[in-house]
Amino acid sequence: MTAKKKEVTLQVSVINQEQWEEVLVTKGLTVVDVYQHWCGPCRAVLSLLRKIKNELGDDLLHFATAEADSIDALEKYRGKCEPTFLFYGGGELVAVLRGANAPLLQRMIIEELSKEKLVLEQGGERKVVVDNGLMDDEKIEEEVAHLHSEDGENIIVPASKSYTVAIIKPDAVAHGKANEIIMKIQDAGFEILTHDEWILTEVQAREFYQHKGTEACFEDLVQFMSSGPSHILVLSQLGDSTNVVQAWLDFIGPTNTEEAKREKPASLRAQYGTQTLFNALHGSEDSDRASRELAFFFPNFSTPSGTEQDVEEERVERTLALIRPDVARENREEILAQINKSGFKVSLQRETMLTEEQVRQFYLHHVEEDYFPALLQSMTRGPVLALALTREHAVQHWKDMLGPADVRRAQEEKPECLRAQFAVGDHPVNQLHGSESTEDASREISFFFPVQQTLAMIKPDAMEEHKEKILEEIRDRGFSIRRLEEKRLSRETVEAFYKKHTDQPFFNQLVEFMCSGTCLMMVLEKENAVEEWRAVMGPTDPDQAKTASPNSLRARLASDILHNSVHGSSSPHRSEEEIKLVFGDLSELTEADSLDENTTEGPQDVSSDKHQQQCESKHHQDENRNQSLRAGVNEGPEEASH
Ligand code: IDP
Ligand code: MG
Repeated sequence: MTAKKKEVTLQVSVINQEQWEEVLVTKGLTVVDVYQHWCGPCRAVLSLLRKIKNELGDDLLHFATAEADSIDALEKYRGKCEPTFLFYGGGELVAVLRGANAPLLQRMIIEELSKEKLVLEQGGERKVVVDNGLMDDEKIEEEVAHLHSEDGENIIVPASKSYTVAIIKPDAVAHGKANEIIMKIQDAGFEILTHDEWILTEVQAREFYQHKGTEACFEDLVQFMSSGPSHILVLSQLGDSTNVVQAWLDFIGPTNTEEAKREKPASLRAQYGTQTLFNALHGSEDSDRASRELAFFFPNFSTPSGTEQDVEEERVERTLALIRPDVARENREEILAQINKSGFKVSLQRETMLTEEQVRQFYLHHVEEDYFPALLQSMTRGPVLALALTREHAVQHWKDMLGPADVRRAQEEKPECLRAQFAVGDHPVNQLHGSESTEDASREISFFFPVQQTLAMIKPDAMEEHKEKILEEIRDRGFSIRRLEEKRLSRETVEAFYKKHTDQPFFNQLVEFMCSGTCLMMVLEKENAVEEWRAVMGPTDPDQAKTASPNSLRARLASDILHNSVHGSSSPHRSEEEIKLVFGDLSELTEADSLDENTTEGPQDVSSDKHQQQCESKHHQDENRNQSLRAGVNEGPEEASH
């Protein structure tokens, strides 16, 4: 039991407010692993901390674990599944790290410890941070107001100054050059308004560089930018504000590192870049990009020059587009390309066969019209492609692109519009639909993409190494985690769970495997969650996943068809059964029991694994929850009506 004893001396475990206050007055740097009651402190990190502590043998370095649930000061961290490390010096928060990233944690400990020593030994100033990631909006406003009311030093972006966003990219950070570069930046007269260390997720990298989406290097760029931590800086210039955007671009030098070395050997890229992809630094291209990039990385910071744009951002909305069967079959790629080119993001996508009844429901107000029979026929001839499109003024913009509803008029008056371009012969029904108003858009989007719950599971093979990554991806893709529990399933539960496979030759293996360790069970919620989560997982067999859906979890993480890392319900109906089986009687579900028998399964999907689109529906997923017009699409956490 000596090992256990060591553990106790290594780190304090804080479980109440009193102990917490004690930790805060400890001299030196204290790294606090904030954990949730349900999962306990991060075990993997414990051994790392022990190693660091042994190596550094430093009396000023302390570790603590603290249970968020029982300490008021940590209220904001309750119910977060991501591991969080808080760094305290002299009772003040000096840094925050989210995610169990061992190398980054190690580096931050060393860096923060040396900073704290500087403070203690030479009376330097301690740089206090605010954990913006966690504050609710009100608190952020307060905090920002507070920063602005102070002596001016902490103001994030002063109105009089121009600013730019700089990134020290993963290559330079991995080579240990970040601090050196930061010193050079300061020596050159740039002022660092804010500085953050970030590991971009793939989704974020994609979003950040979406304007380069068509360039050949795009995928490599996305992989590279999400490969490790970057430093994100907001820069302005000391003294009179000249154009910092251009000054910074000059300072980093040409994109191409060869050219940089030849033409501008003193530039940062000439010094730190190794090839054009790995060119060590980024700078905003112009002031418009700078304000977008600032908003991307630091959405909570006010940008005085960006007010107009903020208003625009607020108008980001969604609309529903339908591409009817004839054209969906023939011209889908072409139409999707035009949609992308027009600045829309496809946030949800689904190809589905509609029944006559569903068409009637969808076009409730058109049922009496002369053209309805033709419309009905055209809508049920094959699969319809439904898209939720996002951009500012989406409804109006999409309507403009579609052109007049009457195909002949469209062709005469606006030949470049989509309805004219994609008219089918002399068929009177136009081939594309768009919502009429924002209210209609909400209704129509929930018709095709009702909010659903699905049962997701991280299987035993992925628990050790990939749990955090999977959880991060779940959040990045806009799912809400409604329930989460780590447990070892009993044989009976697994057998019941996979009942349908009882006769399969792999059944025994499957049961053994699923009982071989703990699983993480989750209830995920999102619009179209069942299908969306299956698309994120990819096909059952990872070999097939690698070709069909290389970005999917199974393609990236799973080792073989049995050990395939994740589970997701295969239909809304299965999802209800599985959630009940695993989590017992969730109140919402018990209420919904009566729906079970006659639930229509909504528009029938044509194929789900094909929809491995980058679906970014972080926005808006909470709106439209209870819009109806979905009598025929009955899954989702709707209350039964009795
Ligand atoms: P799903 O998990 O993608 O829904 P199912 O066909 O429902 O796939 O199969 C359930 C699980 O059984 C799979 O996730 C996998 O772990 C295992 N499994 C399926 N097919 C095979 C097989 O051919 N050999 C071994 N294991 C299999
Ligand atoms: Mg299955």
